[in-house]
Amino acid sequence: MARKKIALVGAGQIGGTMALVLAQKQLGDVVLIDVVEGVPQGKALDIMEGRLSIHTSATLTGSNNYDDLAGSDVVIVTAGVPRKPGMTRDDLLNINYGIVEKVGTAIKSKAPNAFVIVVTNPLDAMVYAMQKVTGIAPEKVVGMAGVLDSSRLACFVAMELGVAADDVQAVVMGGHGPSMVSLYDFVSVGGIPLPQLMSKEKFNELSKRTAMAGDEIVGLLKTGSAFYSPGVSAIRMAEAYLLDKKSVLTCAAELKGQYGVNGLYCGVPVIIGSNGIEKIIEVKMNDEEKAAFAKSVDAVKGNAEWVDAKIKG
Ligand code: TXD
Repeated sequence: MARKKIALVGAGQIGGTMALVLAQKQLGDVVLIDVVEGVPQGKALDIMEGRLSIHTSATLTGSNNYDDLAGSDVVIVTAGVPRKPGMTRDDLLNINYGIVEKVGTAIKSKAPNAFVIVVTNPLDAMVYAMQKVTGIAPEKVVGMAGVLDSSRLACFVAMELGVAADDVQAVVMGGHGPSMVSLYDFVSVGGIPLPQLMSKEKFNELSKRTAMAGDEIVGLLKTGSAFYSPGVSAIRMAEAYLLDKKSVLTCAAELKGQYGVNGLYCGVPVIIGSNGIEKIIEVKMNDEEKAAFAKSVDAVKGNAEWVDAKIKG
């Protein structure tokens, strides 16, 4: 069986992290593509030289040419600019749209059969734009945010309870912004529902921290945004696709009537396997959660309309 090919468009902080993790997991050969000369080549060579120590035979290359997208099974897009302190994700809309449009046009011509994972912010609008620009079926164009937001909430719950981080499962839905919705009843700690272990008041605090977790990291780093946890979150999605795992993950997916929403990308639980998004799961929420989700969808809608206007010219 031929090796899988994974293209990482954007060889910055998240791109570099993903290249290393992909090599360690031996999920396929990796091409890093960036507009900056030398950086993708340098990062690829650097990881190649460390392969003996991480026991991998994956091949990594760097490129400044979108032609190298050809034959990719998975394309993960982080190309764009990250936030600086004081910026919201929406502040990136205009500049990152221009980049996603260029990258999307290249994916359309060079890798139209790939599973495309968008990471660039503002996430829900950028994955929406990517689907429109490439014309690839929405099942194969998906946004990474919910995996990260859910993992952040799970981390805070584990820290609060003093339990193993990988024993906690959580679901955070909606848009990737301050309006994201953390679901109390959905958190499980080694299979035990969170309401049996933590008060709603304490959970609300952790849910607020989750909604602002990206800002917390931006405030600490000062020169950019989170990259380790976003990197591993995107790889989890790629792995689900490449290994046909049927993983249940919260991702930005195009809704077609689910949750009463039509034609918008928004974070919801989905099943990812070798066909891409194989199912969108419609979960039951209480009235408070439904209202919060509707508000979050509204926040996403404005940016999607902006993208529509841009595409129409
Ligand atoms: O949950 C999430 N979705 C996110 C998203 C979590 C954290 C960060 N998130 C966003 O990912 C962030 O707001 C940015 O929009 C992207 C990438 O973040 P990263 O931290 O990796 O940014 P870098 O280090 O600046 O890397 C971006 C790279 C950089 O090397 C640029 O030269 C390159 O993108 N770039 C391009 N590559 C290819 N093609 C084009 N046109 C291009 N333009 C810039």
